[in-house]
Amino acid sequence: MKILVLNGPNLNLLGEREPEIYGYTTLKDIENEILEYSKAFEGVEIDFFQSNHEGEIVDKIQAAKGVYDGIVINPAAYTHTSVAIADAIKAVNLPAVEIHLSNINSREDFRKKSITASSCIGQISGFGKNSYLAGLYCLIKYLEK
Ligand code: CA2
Repeated sequence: MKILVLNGPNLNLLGEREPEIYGYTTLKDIENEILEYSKAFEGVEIDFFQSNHEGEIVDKIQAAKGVYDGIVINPAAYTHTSVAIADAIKAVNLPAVEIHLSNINSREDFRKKSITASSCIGQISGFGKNSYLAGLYCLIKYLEK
């Protein structure tokens, strides 16, 4: 089973800025933790991709068809704006789990609306780096069905 973990804009800055919201853990730390966690599931392979560019994220989702079985995605700010990413997830027809470090429902009003979540099988929000692990777990269980 191959899973793509996709991260959107500014998540490359994790651990460096706004630690009061996003914590001190870097994206590399999170990726290492995901890899460690994935060892609990036999035959699960993970690849990572981060981009600050909407079109690159759309290209990566399109290229995932036939290569990956599912996607864990933190679209970051594009969560709230990107019809293009929502359409790409729908178009490839791969199960995707949307995750957020922060609880988007307890923040500013503009963060409460996710454009991309309706293209996903589910959303996990508010558990810091554990949102990624929970998203991976749920996606694996979904794919095992
Ligand atoms: O909570 C999340 O995971 C978000 O997807 C993070 C996005 C935000 O726009 C979403 O509303 C919720 C922001 C990611 C930016 O990450 C930064 C990391 C360090 C410093 C500044 C931004």
